[in-house]
Amino acid sequence: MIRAFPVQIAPSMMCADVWQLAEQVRQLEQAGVDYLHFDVMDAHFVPNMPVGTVFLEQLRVHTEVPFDVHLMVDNNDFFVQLLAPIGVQSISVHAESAVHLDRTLGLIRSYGIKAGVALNPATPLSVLHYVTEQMDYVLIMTVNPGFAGQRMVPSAYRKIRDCRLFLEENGVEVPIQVDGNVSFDRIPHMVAAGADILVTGTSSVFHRDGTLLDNIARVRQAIAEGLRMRHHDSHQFA
Ligand code: S6P
Ligand code: MG
Repeated sequence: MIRAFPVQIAPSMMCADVWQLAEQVRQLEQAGVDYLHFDVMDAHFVPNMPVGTVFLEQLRVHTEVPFDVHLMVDNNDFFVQLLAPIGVQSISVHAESAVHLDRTLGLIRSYGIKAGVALNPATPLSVLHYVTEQMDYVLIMTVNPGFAGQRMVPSAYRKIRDCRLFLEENGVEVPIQVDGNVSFDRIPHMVAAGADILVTGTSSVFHRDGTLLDNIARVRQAIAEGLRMRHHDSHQFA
């Protein structure tokens, strides 16, 4: 089976400049990003709390770009029920905090929202095995969740590649989202390994050295390079 999802860009809004928020959202829209990624944390599952649900609710009426929510919380179902009426398009929950993962994925889907399973760097892919029918995407954390501006964990490329193989071997056609230090230099390797949705923060789209539009252009170049590498690999190992 050949997985062929377009590679998509999901800027991480906890990295936006709150003072310039309206202008930045307009620029992201103009640049044609695919999602706005929101990190909702409870300061318990992870020791941080950058963005609350009221922030999403207020922003929702000002843009049509799909909202992708990454929950890093203990009580997933509570937050899913809070987010559903806001009109978000996808929600990922961490396998480590979702005690009843299958039920929570079903709850997300019951609202017509895409359901993703997020995995911490140390969590094995095997936790996906019996929820493949209930998930619309996998989120591979390439840093430990909680903060922007961290360094990618060493096993990240290997895990993305292993996840792609796992999905292919099991006939599961869902995209792989990657999140954490998705930098200009790392994007080609992540895409070559099998990443389909790139959560982009301070190391690319919100990099301080460039404008948002310039940074997004660089991200697109890096994606093209990654797709060339992926194509080359698939021919070499075919
Ligand atoms: C981290 C969060 C991420 C970050 C993103 C920041 O827990 O889930 O979405 O916002 O990783 O990007 P960067 O390039 O600063 O690592
Ligand atoms: Mg995130």
